[in-house]
Amino acid sequence: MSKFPKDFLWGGATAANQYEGGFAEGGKGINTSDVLTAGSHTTPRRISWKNPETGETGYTGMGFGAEMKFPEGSIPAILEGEYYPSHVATDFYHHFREDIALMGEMGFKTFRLSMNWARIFPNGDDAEPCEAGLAFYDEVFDECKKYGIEPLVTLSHYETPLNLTIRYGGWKNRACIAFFEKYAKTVFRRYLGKVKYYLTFNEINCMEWATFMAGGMMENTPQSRAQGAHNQFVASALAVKAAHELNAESGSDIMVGQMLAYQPMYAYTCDPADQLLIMQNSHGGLFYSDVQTGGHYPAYRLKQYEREGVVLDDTPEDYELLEKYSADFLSFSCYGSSVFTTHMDEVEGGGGNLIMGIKNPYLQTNAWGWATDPACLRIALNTLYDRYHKPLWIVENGIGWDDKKEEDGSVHDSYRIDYLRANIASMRDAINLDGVDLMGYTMWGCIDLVSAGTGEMKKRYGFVYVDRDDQGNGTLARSRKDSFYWYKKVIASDGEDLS
Ligand code: BGP
Repeated sequence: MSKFPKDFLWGGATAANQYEGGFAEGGKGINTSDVLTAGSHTTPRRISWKNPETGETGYTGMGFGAEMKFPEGSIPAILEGEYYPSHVATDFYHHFREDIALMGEMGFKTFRLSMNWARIFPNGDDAEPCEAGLAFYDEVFDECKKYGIEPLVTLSHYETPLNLTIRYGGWKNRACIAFFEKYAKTVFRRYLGKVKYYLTFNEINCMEWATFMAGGMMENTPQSRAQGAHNQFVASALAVKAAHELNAESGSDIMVGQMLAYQPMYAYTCDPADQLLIMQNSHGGLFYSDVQTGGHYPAYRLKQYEREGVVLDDTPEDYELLEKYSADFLSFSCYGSSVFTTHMDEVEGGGGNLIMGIKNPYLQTNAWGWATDPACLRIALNTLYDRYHKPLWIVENGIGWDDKKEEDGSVHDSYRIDYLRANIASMRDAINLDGVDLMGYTMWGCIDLVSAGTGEMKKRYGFVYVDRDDQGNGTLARSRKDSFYWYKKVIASDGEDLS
């Protein structure tokens, strides 16, 4: 059995909107994620709104197939008596020392977390950053250092300061570019020597189907999606530029990566019409990496914009920036594969959620319909490496399960170990057999946290169980699952011992 490279970055991943809590502490402002309700596998999460003039309140869908429609005069708002999972989440804000110690015990080399944008700039457009917010992350990074853990920081993981949505319309407005650039520059400088790896926007291609979550926008049209993505591309390029300039000035070696949601897609039949459909659907995601990592707008997307009547508010300098400051590396999330067909009358049921296509008869699924497909990780790694020849990093992979905690606090999650064993072996093959340059692996939701898609607690991913339920009850106590000990052994053996 071949090993992983010695400097391979083993670890786990989280995001502030699902993990951090501390909603009204340390001068933090409100984010778009703070107005999302809880849902379930069958009931979609919603955005709550209020009309400040009339006092009327209500809810709208947030995408993923549920229509988003804000009534005239209404704005996203927190409603009294409503439960919002992000407000406490699993309370990293008050448990970070304990959680990072647990990561240290597992031997983590890296920890992916997102910085809560509104903790640093409460309104997004503030003249000065919030010192309490900056100081919080100083403590977090100092704690990581104690255990030799390298932070991997996502600057915006499904959250935008809500003021930017209300006042500017979110990312469709070019004003957001400068706000983000200032935020990036502020944190790069503040955490110089403490943080080396950054990602700009989590799953930037989520802009294709959930514009509120991905872009803080209250509308979802071809024009707003295209402009929101364009503005985020330019903002990402400016972040890369700022990091490179700081490196030149200070001798630091900050790297800024892209983060893409990527799942290989399979055709259900060998009908050429199905292959064409797969090609087109794949373009939906690859467009985002073609621009941010590849440095150019691909022709297929420009043609699509022509057909849709989309006209970008852009400048010639935008395209120079995109080319010159493409991402230093490409990170991605990959949980499984999806299947699509033009023969919908011949197939059975759905595959997890709307963007996941139909059920694959060769694969097992979890309770949420997500298919387990270890081979797809090797396929994903090869596809992305062949296309861009840049270092890759798997920053999300894992399996959601309604774990049962025993009386003594233990959780026997053999299904999780089986999933991870097969996925890690597939990744090892991509490195050793195919020569893919893979920097690291951060298993998603290493400490239990709230599901982004459903807002549930019971869709758990972690090595560590957190005592909290879907209604917000529980002590928040942490306990080690069987997978905790297993992953510790994997890391200690550089990925050689997967037994
Ligand atoms: C990705 C998100 C994460 C995470 C994960 C699992 O799309 O980047 O935030 O939540 O998916 O999805 P879910 O939480 O819906 O199970």
